[in-house]
Amino acid sequence: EEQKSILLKTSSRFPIPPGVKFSYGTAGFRADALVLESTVYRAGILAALRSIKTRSVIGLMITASHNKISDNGVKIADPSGGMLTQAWEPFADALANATDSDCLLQLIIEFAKEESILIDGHCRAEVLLGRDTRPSGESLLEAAKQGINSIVGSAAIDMGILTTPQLHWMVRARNKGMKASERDYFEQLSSSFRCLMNLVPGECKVKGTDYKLVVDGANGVGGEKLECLMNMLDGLVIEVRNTGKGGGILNEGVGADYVQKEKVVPQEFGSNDIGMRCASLDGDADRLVYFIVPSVSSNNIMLVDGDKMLSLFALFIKEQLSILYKGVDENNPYQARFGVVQTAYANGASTDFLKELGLEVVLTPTGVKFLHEKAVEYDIGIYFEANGHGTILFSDSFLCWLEKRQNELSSMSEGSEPQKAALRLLAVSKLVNQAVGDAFSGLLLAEAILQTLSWSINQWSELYQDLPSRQLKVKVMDRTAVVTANAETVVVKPPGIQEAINAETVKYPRGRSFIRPSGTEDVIRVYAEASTQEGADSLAHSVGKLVE
Ligand code: NG1
Ligand code: ZN
Repeated sequence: EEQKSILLKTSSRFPIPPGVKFSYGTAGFRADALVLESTVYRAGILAALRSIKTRSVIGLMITASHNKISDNGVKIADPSGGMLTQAWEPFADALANATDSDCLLQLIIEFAKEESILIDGHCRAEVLLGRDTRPSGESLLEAAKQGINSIVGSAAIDMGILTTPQLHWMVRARNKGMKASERDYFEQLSSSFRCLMNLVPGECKVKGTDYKLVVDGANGVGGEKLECLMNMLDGLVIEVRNTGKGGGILNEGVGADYVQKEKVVPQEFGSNDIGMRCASLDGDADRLVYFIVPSVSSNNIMLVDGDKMLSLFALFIKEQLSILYKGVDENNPYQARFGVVQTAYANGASTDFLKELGLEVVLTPTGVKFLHEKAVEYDIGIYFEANGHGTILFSDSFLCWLEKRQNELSSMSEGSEPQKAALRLLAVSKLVNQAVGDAFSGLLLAEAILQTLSWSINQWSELYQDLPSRQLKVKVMDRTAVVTANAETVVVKPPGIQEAINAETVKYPRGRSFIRPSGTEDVIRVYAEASTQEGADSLAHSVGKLVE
């Protein structure tokens, strides 16, 4: 009864805005910040319930990533540090759209009963809160706290301004009983990076400013945090621009999304950077792309996207595995299941490259939760979206074997190549965020690999030649009218469209095109690739016309 009255009282402070329908989507709730208070309050309730149900620490992150500064959003991190289980998404949607306090209360009571969640104050909930640098974050954080506190026995712990992957990492660490402060996060990244750098073959070591990396912080949280991390690193010189301190606006003409989609030089980069190794983070630092400014004559960049990052990582890991196996006796073979997960947005040339490496490549629908879910099925599962969001997951059983193997190798033949390979793989498993894609993990891993191979960014970029591609978005009345199948490569509804897309696609050498409803915006996205840029543009336009 006490619980009911608290809920009725607090929820009346957060009426839902009229005429807005909220959907948990591919990355949580996202909308104009002005309409989000009730949603974030309710997400707080959900997080507390999830914590009671799982008897674990849950995360709640307030961010709208690469979207414009006036937007905001909220997403929940499950006990593993990954995204909220899909099984709870319908409840999240229902909560966010409940019309008044009574409906809300009713929903909570029913759901708690269904899920056998006992809200009696004995089973304590704990929710870690994080937010990006958006000005609306502060009041939304307050709404989240009120939501969490309205479930009896719950504690909301404000971790402050964080990158999205930092918060997910903390949730995971807490639930594994590990130290989980921001300091611990930076320690883990910097020490595993140091370990990889110590294993760089002597002749490959590059020194000084020649090896400087210039990073675009998207005027968001990533720039500031990277400056902290950078001070703990040896062997890598980083210059951070667009930290947000210089007056630039979050994600405006800057950041990984802008750079990847527009393929142009971000603000504060220009002719002084020609040929330099540059990278862009997105607004909450869970995405990363690299780029080079090739010449003064145009604003275009040479992009090294998520697919190429994936390819570099896959190549490196495959190499380390094969070195490791050379040192493994027949009685002790652990054949790690190694798989690569992409979406339909992956450049066709990258998929060809990975398959030629002999790797197993699978496609899932767009949205990290789908890629992640697939990647955990492997001993080493790498996933990346073309936009630069991705990570590498290691199974416990493989890590356990690797640890043992490393010990054996170090007592048998300390300093041998197989032992180094084992050490490298162990370091990668610690450097790379096991909860979600993390721009800092990706950046440090890419840097360590380039040094290990003694490669320039140009050599990396030349792993394969991207097929020219084009992305468009078409505003429609009802994006849910488009229904897809086979990892979004085929449209099943409305009828006839897929045939029409096929008829267009066959006109272009190496043509490929698909459409899908966005999970984060009210649009249908169109993707096309072909052997020439003109071809890709024209195919995208004709397919776009079919949707309008
Ligand atoms: P939607 O709006 O569903 O296309 C976008 C990105 C996803 C993912 C999410 C979450 C593209 C084409 N889509 O999703 O890859 O990153 O945002 O941030 O880039
Ligand atoms: Zn992001």
